[in-house]
Formats: sequence, C-alpha cells, structure tokens
Amino acid sequence: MANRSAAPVALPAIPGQTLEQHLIHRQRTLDQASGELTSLFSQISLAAKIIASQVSKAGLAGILGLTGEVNVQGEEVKKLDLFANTTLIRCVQQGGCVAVMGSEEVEEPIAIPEPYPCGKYVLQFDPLDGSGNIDINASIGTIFSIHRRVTPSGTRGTLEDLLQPGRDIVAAGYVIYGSSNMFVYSMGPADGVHGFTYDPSIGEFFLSHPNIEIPSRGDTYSINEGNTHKWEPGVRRWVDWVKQDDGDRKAYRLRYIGAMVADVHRTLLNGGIFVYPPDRKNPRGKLRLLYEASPLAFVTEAAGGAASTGSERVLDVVPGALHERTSLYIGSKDDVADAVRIVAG
Ligand code: P6P
Repeated sequence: MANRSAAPVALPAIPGQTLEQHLIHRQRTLDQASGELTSLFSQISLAAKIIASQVSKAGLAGILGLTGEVNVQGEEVKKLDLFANTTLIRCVQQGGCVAVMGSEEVEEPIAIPEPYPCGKYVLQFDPLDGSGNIDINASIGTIFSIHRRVTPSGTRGTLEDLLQPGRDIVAAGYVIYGSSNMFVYSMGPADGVHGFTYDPSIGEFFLSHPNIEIPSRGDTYSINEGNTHKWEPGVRRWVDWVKQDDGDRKAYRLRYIGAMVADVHRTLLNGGIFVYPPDRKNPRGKLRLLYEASPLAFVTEAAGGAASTGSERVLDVVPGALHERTSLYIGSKDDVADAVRIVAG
C-alpha cells in the first residue's frame, strides 16, 4: 500500500501534445479522413528531425560548405541543401501518400519510383531555405506545401499535379532551425496555425504556439535595403514612408535575417511586413512561387494576415512553371495593404 502521508513525488513535466497527437486528434474530427495526410505529416516531421540533427552539428559534421554543384536556380548548392533534399525525398517517396514531388533543388518533377505506390497528395518543398546562413550559424528552414493530385489515381503523378495555385493548397507549413527548432503548419483558416517546438532530448515536436494569429499591424519592416539601387521608384517611396515618424504613426524598425522562413516567422508572431520586390536583377522577383511564397502565404492568411505579389493575391497566381519566381509582400493585413497601395502609387 502506498504511504499516503509521504510528500508527493515531483514528476518531470510532460511537455504537452506532440505534433502527431495533434494531427491524429484533428483527423478524428474529420469523418472522411483516411489518415493519409496524417501519415504524410509524420514523414515530413521525420525528415525535419533528421535535418535538424545535422543542422545542429553542421560545424562538426563536416557538412558545411559547398558541394561544387550549382542547382536549377543557378545557386551554389551547400552540402546541407543536398542532404535536406535527399532526406525529404527518402522519407516521403516510400510512404504511399504522394503521387509526385517538386523541390527547389531538382529541375524536373520527382516521380515516385516503382514499386512504391502513389498516393492522393502532391508535396513541394524548399528543403533548406536561406542556406547562405548555414556557415554563419543563422536561422534557416524547410518550407512545404501539400495539394491533392489532379491527375487520375492509379497513374504516376505529373507536372500538372504540381502547377496548382496556392488557393488549392490542402496544408502547408515550415520548419525553422534556429535558437530552437519549430514546426509550424496550417490546414487553412478554419483549422488555424499551430507551432510545435522540438525537444531533441525526446525527439518530438511539442505544441508550444497553438492558434497563432498575426496582429493586423506591426512595427517592423523586413527588406534587403542593399538592393535600393535596383528597385523601382514605388518601392523606394514605400521604404522612405515606412521609416518616417508621421504624426501618431511611428517609424518602423528594420529586421532582415536573410532567410525568408525566419523573417516570415518573426512577422507571423510579432506582426509587420516582409517584402522581396521585383528589381533590375529579378524583374519578376527572386522568391519561388510554388515552394516558398505560396506555402508561406497560405500559413500567413490562415493566421489572419495577407500576401500579395504587389498586383494580386499570391494564392490566386496560377503557376506556369515549376520554378516560377514572384515578388512578395507578406505579413500583417494593414501593413501589406499600405505597402501595395504606396508602391502602386
Ligand atoms: P537576398 C534565401 O536565399 C532566399 O531565397 C530567401 O530565403 C531570402 O529571404 C532571400 O533569398 C534573401 O535574398 O537577395 O536578400 O540575399
């Protein structure tokens, strides 16, 4: 018999709901859910844990630096880029949940090889966004987007499955590898946006930021002012405006991490705006539509924010090519509206 008079034993706190528990709970609320999306999230979560394990010791694992290759974007490929890309493909391609994948690091659609079965979803990702930050130990991230396939089931997925607008995204999210590692996802405005923080001692993502909502206005703007000489006059007009005290309107602070996933994550939590406008070097913008701008726009809108190309809603853009680029104004609804209005003049 337990000694009831003894002082209660202080047990270690159980951190809370894991990502998998959260997804299974959500799946139970959807009577037609097959569990395939939950399974796909588990595969993406496993890849994120594996990538996080390498990112956290990149300096020790001899995995810093360049591979000597150049990717489809014409960018020097970092070893961690390649590792993250391979990890995501290997964790997902055998899982039977997707019909085809698209990656920033791979020029063509990534087919699901025989004998692995094809599923009803389509996954696109930037395996390691902001890889220029790897060697200086600044935040980087993985961005992903999930659509339903549009080609007939029972066939291998094709490019047609990948070229879908962001408004048809089923789920999207990102993993940020920073002072802590977080997995943030949304299945749309009705489900909200939820953030999970990784406990490496347990190897699980635990719910730490339920129902993230972005303020309607912030006090921070995020843009690479080193590109000022390449911008159109409208962009310069907005940047001059946003950093002026004007009556009751205070000048905004500038924050720029150089990895969109980190700049957007800060904007999502604190409010404000991140902008990558078109410029002389990138007349259509630098950022990629399908696996950078669209998934982050989906999450930001689900949190109550906005995302524009400067001329239209990012999620309404119908892509014409896998690695299509776009300009991007993303963040608090009022800040995005101000920027788009002032840039347009
Ligand atoms: P710049 C990283 O290479 C990236 O694609 C985004 O993550 C980031 O916001 C942007 O490019 C940074 O570009 O021209 O300011 O270095």
